[in-house]
Amino acid sequence: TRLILATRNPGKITELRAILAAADLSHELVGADAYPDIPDVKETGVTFAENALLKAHALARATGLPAVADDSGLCVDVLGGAPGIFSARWSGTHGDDRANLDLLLAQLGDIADGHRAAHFACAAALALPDGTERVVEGRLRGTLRHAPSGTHGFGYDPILQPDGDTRTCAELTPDEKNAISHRGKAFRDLVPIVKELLG
Ligand code: ITT
Repeated sequence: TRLILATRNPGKITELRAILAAADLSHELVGADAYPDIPDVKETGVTFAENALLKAHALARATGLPAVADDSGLCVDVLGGAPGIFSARWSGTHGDDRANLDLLLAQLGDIADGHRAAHFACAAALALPDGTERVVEGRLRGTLRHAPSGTHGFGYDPILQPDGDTRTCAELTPDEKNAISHRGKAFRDLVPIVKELLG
């Protein structure tokens, strides 16, 4: 069966293909870019799970195929969980990773390391054309650096140092990141659900 990946974020697509391949998902993965005429759904939810379900349902309904979606972001303790669901457009320009990261570092200023705790969160949703839905979540906890470091990954990876490591997420190899990441955890948990519902 074909399974739609309901995302247009290239960083996510790369990671999802690797995570789902390693988890032995046999379905043919088709990116949302294969359906350029389907408009992006408005992310009107107030949680990662709600927005992931909105995106998955929109693609499943429009294509008649099962769809999986990822809604994710960075939650900073000292900012009360911000940027959270607004992570992709924190600076005002959707998807400008560098501007988003620079604004966040400026907002944190010289707050000491002990107060720079944060986590990445990911909701992984599956929607079927008949309206069936499932959603699971994963987190990666860490500390925010004072300056970016590393070139791998995307988004806020250069400033999040996972707990238990001395490197940022952007200094991990893709396999190392996927093994511990919010996205790796959520989608590895979604795989048995996909297999159960789609065979
Ligand atoms: P789609 O809705 O098309 O999937 P998007 O980029 O708009 O793409 P989100 O609304 O879920 O998706 O925003 C996720 C943002 O959170 C992303 O742009 C990054 O800034 C950040 N983010 C999520 N996962 C991340 C990761 O693994 N590493 C670094 N930053 C991440």
